[in-house]
Amino acid sequence: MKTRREFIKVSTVGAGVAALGLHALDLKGMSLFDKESADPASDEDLTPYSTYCEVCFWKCAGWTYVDKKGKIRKIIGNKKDTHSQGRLCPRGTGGLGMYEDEDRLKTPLIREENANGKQYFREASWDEALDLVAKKMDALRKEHGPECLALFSHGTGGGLFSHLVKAFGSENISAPSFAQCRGPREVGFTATFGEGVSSPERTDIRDAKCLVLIGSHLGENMHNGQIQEMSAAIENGATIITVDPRFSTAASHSKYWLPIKPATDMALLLAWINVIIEEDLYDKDYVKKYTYGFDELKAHAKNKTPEWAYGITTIEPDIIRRTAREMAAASPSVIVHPGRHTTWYGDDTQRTRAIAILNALLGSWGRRGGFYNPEKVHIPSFPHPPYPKPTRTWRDAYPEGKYKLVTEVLSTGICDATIPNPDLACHIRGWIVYGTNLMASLPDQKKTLDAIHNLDFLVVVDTMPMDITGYADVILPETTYLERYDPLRSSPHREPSIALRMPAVDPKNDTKPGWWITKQLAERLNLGDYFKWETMEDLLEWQLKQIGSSLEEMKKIGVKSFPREYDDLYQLQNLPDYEFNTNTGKIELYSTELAAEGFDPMPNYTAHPEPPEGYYRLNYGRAPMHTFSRTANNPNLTDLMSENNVWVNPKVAALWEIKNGQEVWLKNQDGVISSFPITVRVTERIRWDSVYMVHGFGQTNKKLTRAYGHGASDSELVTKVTLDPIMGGTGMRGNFVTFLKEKPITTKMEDKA
Ligand SMILES: Nc1nc2c(c(=O)[nH]1)N[C@H]1C(S)=C(S)[C@@H](COP(=O)(O)OP(=O)(O)OC[C@H]3O[C@@H](n4cnc5c(=O)[nH]c(N)nc54)[C@H](O)[C@@H]3O)O[C@H]1N2
Ligand SMILES: Nc1nc2c(c(=O)[nH]1)N[C@H]1C(S)=C(S)[C@@H](COP(=O)(O)OP(=O)(O)OC[C@H]3O[C@@H](n4cnc5c(=O)[nH]c(N)nc54)[C@H](O)[C@@H]3O)O[C@H]1N2
Ligand code: SF4
Ligand SMILES: [Mo]
Repeated sequence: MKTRREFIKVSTVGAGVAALGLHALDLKGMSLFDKESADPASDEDLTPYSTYCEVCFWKCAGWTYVDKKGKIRKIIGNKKDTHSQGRLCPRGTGGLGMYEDEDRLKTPLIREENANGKQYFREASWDEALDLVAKKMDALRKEHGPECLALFSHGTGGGLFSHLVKAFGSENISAPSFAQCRGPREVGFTATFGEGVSSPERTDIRDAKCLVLIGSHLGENMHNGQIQEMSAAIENGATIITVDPRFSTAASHSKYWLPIKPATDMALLLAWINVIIEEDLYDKDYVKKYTYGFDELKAHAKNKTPEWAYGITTIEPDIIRRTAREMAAASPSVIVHPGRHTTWYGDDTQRTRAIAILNALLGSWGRRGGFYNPEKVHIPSFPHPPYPKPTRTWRDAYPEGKYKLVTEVLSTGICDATIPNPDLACHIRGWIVYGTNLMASLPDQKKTLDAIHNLDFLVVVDTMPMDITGYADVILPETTYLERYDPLRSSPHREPSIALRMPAVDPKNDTKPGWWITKQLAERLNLGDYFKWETMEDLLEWQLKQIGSSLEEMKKIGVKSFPREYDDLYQLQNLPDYEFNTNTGKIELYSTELAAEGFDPMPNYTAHPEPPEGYYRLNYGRAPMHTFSRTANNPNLTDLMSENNVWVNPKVAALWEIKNGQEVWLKNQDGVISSFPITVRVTERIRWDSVYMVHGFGQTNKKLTRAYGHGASDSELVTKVTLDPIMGGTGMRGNFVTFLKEKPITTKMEDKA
């Protein structure tokens, strides 16, 4: 197939620094936090500007300190902030690198083709670039309807882009944080409790007496508040039970580490349910009063004994019983953590359902030390005309009723609705991609590219020349979070609060903030009525006034807390007659909603494919000092860790005669070879049936001078996707790799060239 869009590799730049050899894991991950937090006025030579961090989605509030010459000296936590408790993680402190990175996008770029058909990017003025984007959007609106536009967005700045796209007339707005991340647990918990888990998670970890982590690697997953609370819980004597095929940081802090055979968690969960019911360990009053379907569940779990699960999970029956009893002893102050990145094996909604059911039996939902009821501040929207009602959506790509229980737009659904097919009256033809590097975050890159090649236009708004920018028609360079205002942070927590992000310094180069870009586009598209404020300061001032604050006040305090509207932090303690938002008004152990849609009303174990001979399951995760691909080029953070390693069990290394520190290429079950080699780390901390690597490395754009070619990308090896039939989540852990010890004749990158 001839494609109109080449991947543009701009200029050849040196390959960058060599590996520092720092391992992905720091056992003391929890002591990595910034110790410094201060009241903003304490330093006379430095001026503090309020911000909240954009290095990950935990959004910790902090202060950016600028000296008299206008140079940023440090970013530290805001003492009053519930997300961070005043301490930033190493990535937050290193957020300065996002601003300082000399590889940043500097000016708008437009794709051109020369007389020989060779494509390249040329620099453009903002006026020219915005005129072109508006012209393309307008043509699409007139020729195909506004529904043929889609937005991918991740990060706070995306809020105004969503507003623009809704005003334009499309609801095709999606983020990889649903179908590639939290989606299954939100759907699974909603089917059980009538509510999701949300972000930050509503887990009351600080008061928990027992915390069960099932592939939630807190400590490498550095979501700030959770880790600090986990540290506090450990100090208070809480029991940590970690289920992970890898000896993770969390495992090293646990009383029990259950090195489960990958892909078999469902059997363990069902066995725990069995023990808790058969040994009468469940919270009887709670189950009687609040749950629906206990008898069905009891019958369902009857033969799911620890002995049955042992054969599947490799976890000894005695350990399964002892850990179940530990949980019950702590009830109701026990959390079986719902996880966050839950798109694993395709039965993920059902697995998180099993986790939700276990929590219900232990009586932890709505109780202290279990799951609290978060509250957030409602921030009013600036008055605007109603959004037009779209007549078509991404759902048209699927048969009627498919993915009915899905609460957010599927990113992969947008791809499906972009690739033309005879059943689609009209396919999506234009994408705006804001703050998400789809080449790293979506599985099955071939499909993403297939969708991209079918677009009339692709606009990418980013701060860095990430891989996705290489496919754009127009690249719009945004200022970093330290140089701009953004919408207020208002996230659910124990106590509602808001936080202000404001510029600490002038924008570098010819970059512009998202709010300005959206307003400019709106005006060019005759949508100015939706953006009737002049500047972001006006918008924030108006919003703050509605909730009894002001920009002046927020600039001084950064974070403002509000009293809870209701005294229901622990719903079931404070409101004994609580009704759940489910069909039965109860916690549904037996899900009437899933039954009505033709799915198993109670979770069942099914076996997942095993790696073929000579292949190992590709397991991936986080490192404390990086966030996905967004920090792969960050000068401060690459100093701490400049590439990823592949963890290989010593038995496997011996079999393959692979040494610690040796470079290998990875080849997956579909014959895809990693673009770059990756250094082997031989370690007992991974089971012999799997290998492990940190996500986000192996970037292929040469403009990323520190990230290009450093380590390998898990994303390009995730070609097999196991779809969750309930909610369309993309199970990504059913991929298997083998080792190539010699440089392959062609790697994927060379094919592309
Ligand atoms: N193979 C594989 N795939 C995964 C995962 C995995 O572990 N492995 N993890 C999944 C999960 S849990 C998630 S949540 C998603 C995350 O998916 P993404 O959020 O897409 O993750 P990143 O790769 O960090 O991409 C962030 C992009 O935003 C840009 N950016 C950073 N700051 C700004 C800014 O201020 N403005 C603008 N405009 N752009 C900015 C960065 O340069 C980068 O291009 O990926 C999912 N996909
Ligand atoms: N430092 C840092 N922190 C982050 C992020 C980041 O990029 N960097 N991203 C944030 C985001 S958006 C998310 S979603 C979270 C993701 O973080 P989490 O949801 O905590 O973890 P995952 O990435 O899903 O899972 C990785 C763990 O699952 C284990 N695992 C693999 N297969 C199995 C299995 O079959 N069974 C079991 N029980 N375990 C298995 C792996 O060994 C690994 O320890 O991290 C958040 N925190
Ligand atoms: S957890 Fe770290 S990276 Fe994430 S928002 Fe907080 S300080 Fe920033
Ligand atoms: Mo995520």
